[in-house]
Amino acid sequence: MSNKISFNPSFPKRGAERLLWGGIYCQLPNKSVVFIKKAQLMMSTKQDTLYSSPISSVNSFKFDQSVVNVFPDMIRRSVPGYQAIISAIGLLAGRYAQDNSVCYDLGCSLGAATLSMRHEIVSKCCKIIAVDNSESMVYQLKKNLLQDTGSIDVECLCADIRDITIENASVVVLNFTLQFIPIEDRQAFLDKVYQGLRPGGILILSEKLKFDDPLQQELQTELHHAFKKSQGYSDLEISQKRSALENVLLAETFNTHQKRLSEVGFSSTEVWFQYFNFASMIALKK
Ligand code: GEK
Repeated sequence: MSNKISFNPSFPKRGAERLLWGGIYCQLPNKSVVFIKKAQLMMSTKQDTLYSSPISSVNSFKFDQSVVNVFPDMIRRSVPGYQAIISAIGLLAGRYAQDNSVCYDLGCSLGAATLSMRHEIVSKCCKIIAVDNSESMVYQLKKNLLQDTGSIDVECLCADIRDITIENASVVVLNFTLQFIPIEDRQAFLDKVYQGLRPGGILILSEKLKFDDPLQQELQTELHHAFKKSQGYSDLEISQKRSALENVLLAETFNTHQKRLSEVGFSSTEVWFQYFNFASMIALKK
């Protein structure tokens, strides 16, 4: 039996999923057939080996071209539950996007959340604005979008999310982005997000969490490392990446996020997903 996966673009064309997403049917060596969504196809990349060899002095982590080249693999193997969160962002946008409004994907990287929203939004005259301050990310995002068949207009901006105007928003996504914003800027930035949201709008905020209890902090950190090892990262890769992210990724507790979001005006904030020290929250604007 051949070990090859055969791609069959003309396999059954029926089914809501195919209509919504576009994609390709593949026959696996065991003859079963799987459907690979176009968004997933576009996200397939090289394996992340950036920290696999010893580095004498580890530099601070940057979202540069070397990261862009491996980003889908890196985030999938580093953030527990990442794919589930991306899928749910689409469902949430499908529910909360309002007619004639804007959905923002802030710190969009290669647009996984943008694409997920783009294929689930059914409201009329919606537009997505995807923003990232890494030129390399935005360049690759634009290339990805050229291959996507979604009909909702996507505007890509290379900008710092602290500097953009947010208006007429029904959905704002911060999927693992706020953690890279200096802590002293977070309140003013979230105030801008709140003011830019329409009544009935939502903020989806996903973050790596910190814990007040040192025992929980230690346990959750160890569990995250165990997750990364299960995904094929070595102890060296885990520890070098950890050094690179020190003082770059600044995690806070759920209580800190909830309190700040309440202070800027959100009527409630709850965690809808958590896998070890990675969580996604929904904040509602009445
Ligand atoms: C996803 N949301 O795949 N302004 C704009 N972008 C920023 C800023 C800033 N001030 N700071 C960081 N970024 C994505 C994943 S990754 C998370 C988000 C991770 C951007 C940065 O360039 C990077 O692309 C993204 O935020 C964070 O759903 O790698 O852990």
